[in-house]
Amino acid sequence: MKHIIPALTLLKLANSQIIPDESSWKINCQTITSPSTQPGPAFTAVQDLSNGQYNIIWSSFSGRYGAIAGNGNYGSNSDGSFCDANTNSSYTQIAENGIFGWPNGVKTVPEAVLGSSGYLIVADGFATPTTYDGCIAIIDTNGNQPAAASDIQFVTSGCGQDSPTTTYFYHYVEFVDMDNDGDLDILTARASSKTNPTDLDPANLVWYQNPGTGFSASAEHWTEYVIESSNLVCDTGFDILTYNSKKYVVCGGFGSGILAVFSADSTNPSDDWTQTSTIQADIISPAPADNGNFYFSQTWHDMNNDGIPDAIITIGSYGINMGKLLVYPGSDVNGVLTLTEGIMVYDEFPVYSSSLGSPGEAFPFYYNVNDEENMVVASIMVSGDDDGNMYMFDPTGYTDPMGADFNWEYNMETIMKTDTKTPAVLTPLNAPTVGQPSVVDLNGDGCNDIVVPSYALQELIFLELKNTRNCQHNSVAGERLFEDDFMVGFGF
Ligand SMILES: [Ca+2]
Ligand SMILES: [Ca+2]
Ligand SMILES: [Ca+2]
Ligand SMILES: [Ca+2]
Repeated sequence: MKHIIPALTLLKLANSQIIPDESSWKINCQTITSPSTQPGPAFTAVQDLSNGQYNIIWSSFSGRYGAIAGNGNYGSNSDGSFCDANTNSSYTQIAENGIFGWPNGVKTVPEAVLGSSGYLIVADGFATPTTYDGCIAIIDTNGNQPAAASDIQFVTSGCGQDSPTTTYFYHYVEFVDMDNDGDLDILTARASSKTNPTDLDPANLVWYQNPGTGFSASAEHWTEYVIESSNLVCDTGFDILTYNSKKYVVCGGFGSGILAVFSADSTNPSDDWTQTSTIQADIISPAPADNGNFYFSQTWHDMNNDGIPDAIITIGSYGINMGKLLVYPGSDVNGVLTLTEGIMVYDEFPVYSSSLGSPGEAFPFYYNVNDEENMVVASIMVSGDDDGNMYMFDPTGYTDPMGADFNWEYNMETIMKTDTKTPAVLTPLNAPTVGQPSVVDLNGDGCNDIVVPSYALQELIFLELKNTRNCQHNSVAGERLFEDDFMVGFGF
């Protein structure tokens, strides 16, 4: 998602989605997210209202327009719809337009970060002449609505709040205790350019130290720690986990084309990331000669239930090579985590021009909300980004219910298409782009549902399994997969 769409060129094309006949999914409902002249949702977050209902929050960006907005309440309604027809196609502006020029990832802030709940965090900015001055900022959703800049806590400099302006932009944040003082800090990747998202300097992993003083719109920026070894490697995506009491960051650079894992070396046994010079890069895959590895998302998850984290990696197409989905199996060598050679799951995501890419993000996915704790082997949900499709890759070919003989084979299913009746040649102005989906069991039936942000159509599209009978009980490991032969691969 690196293109710029002038808002006025978008047309409203309701009900333009196609669910392929063979898809295991159907559209439960869809709602409008934006006035007709404004861009659609790009990144999503779920706000749990703790009463069986949920709000969906999203970011929107286009040219000089950037918004954080939301709607709801979604849940279990009498007609089986997640949507309440009376209220969902609304648009609650959470922050004033113009504070965020190009908002990317938006998340709810865990209560442990600020000592109370009701906060959203936004990662903002992108490599264009009007949006390069990005930031990370926290919005109090219990305060003024929409929030003005004076209601927002800016964790970093940027977003027009500092002079001179910065050239850093940010896409994602994770909350992790980086300095072992007991509170959650903020880790991100950032990059710098005013024009070109593949020519980024500097670009690095950086984390911001939680001062432990709670929310304050007038607070100083949090203290910044740059990971030196990540410079010109990491810029956009990353993920972090703790394994054997040690933090590991996996990141692939959109601009650098390098995939690496970062962790503290032997001189830092306490794993304190304030000692930034002790954080070393383990280069998993160097940049290819054709500069065609546009790393999009990197996600830690144990995909074969061997207790060792693996990494799910996507590489967008962007006019050079077809897009790819890989899994890098993790390996434990004397207690230290590393990644082994990547396994190509799929390498035929479509290639368009240099300003359009597929796929976008990939996530581990479980059909039943209890599947993870029951050690069911995870599927992989993939956003097609500018191709407008949603994909599911289901593990196949294994016989042990917990995947002891799983050999990394997946069956690909296109679960949703966006049909915008576009010409044969896609451009940033007509691409059927979908953004970052959310997964949540909206109606509490035990089956996970999928919220797809249709950037192109200015809608949220809610997907539900066609056949939910296997989610309506607490399955034990493997039971759901193996009670009937025909269900292997979820081909019901
Ligand atoms: Ca901390
Ligand atoms: Ca602290
Ligand atoms: Ca594993
Ligand atoms: Ca459900």
